[in-house]
Amino acid sequence: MDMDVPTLVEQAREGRPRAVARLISLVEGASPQLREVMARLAPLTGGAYVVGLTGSPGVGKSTSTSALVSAYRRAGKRVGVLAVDPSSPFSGGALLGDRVRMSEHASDPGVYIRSMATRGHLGGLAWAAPQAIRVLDAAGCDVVLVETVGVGQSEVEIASQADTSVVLLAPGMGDGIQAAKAGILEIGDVYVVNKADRDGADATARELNHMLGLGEARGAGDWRPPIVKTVAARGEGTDEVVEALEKHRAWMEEHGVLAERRRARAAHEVETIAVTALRERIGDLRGHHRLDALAERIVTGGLDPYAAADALVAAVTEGAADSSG
Ligand SMILES: Nc1nc2c(ncn2[C@@H]2O[C@H](COP(=O)(O)OP(=O)(O)O)[C@@H](O)[C@H]2O)c(=O)[nH]1
Ligand SMILES: [Mg+2]
Repeated sequence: MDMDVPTLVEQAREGRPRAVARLISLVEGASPQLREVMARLAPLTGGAYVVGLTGSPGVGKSTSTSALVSAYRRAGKRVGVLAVDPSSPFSGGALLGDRVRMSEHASDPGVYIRSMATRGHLGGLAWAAPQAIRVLDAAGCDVVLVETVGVGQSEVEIASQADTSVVLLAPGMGDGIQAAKAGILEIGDVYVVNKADRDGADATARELNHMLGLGEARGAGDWRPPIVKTVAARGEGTDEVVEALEKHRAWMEEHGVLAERRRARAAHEVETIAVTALRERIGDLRGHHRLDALAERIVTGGLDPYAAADALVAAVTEGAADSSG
């Protein structure tokens, strides 16, 4: 199973599922080989359209994802699915329920499904998910669907990592207004009211429509997030969701928003990696008593914290120059 990185990347590029899975495992495990993996993947990426799906547990994200996979497969697209659970310590396989919902795609060579745990990951979700997405992108996926459990901050984070963000709600879950409070009304490009076979779906859609309408006045060229009602369990409304996604993508391309979002995403990713690297180096300095020495001087009044921070940054940057030279 030991394989060199160039071979792995080449096989992933050819779409071999095992190589794709192995590369995502390297991401998940924060492998030292990641640097080489990402360098080799870079020229192969940029072709995938990344769609994030978020919403409270049980709202129907996995069911909707599975229905979307079917719709995109009918259109001949290759699809990657990444289920990100920031709270789960388990990895490598979907939870049982998700496995059942996704099972119809298990033998389809045009579909990659992977769940990923990010708890305890250095830098968390912000760091790991984009790299896993990059693997799926390089493997030739036309569309990558990223399902994230809605647990507050993480859904805002994942929204910043998708080209288009889908926010799901369902009637009778008491999450309409609460969702708004969680800031969900700011991140949705497309809203889905799932479980439209249940009472209250129309009311939820109306309430959502009302709340979205209360936002700032929109200009003529602005995007107005559509609300689509679905019964994901029966695949009803899924084509309308795909249509809304395609419209949003076209709108983004027309207005330069897609490129802008991708730049912002890349900048955020670089920043996260850089900050993580700086933290590690500062940690190294602490080991060498450099930080302790600075702290000691602050305590005894010989140095102020700003000057100490400057000295620390200088020391860290020197270290970087040393190691690269
Ligand atoms: N009645 C109804 N149930 C649904 C619908 N979509 C999903 N479900 C059910 O809702 C439950 C949670 O769905 P799941 O996709 O796992 O939600 P997730 O936690 O958001 O991923 C499952 O039992 C699904 O079968 C729907 O459109 N109508
Ligand atoms: Mg799920």
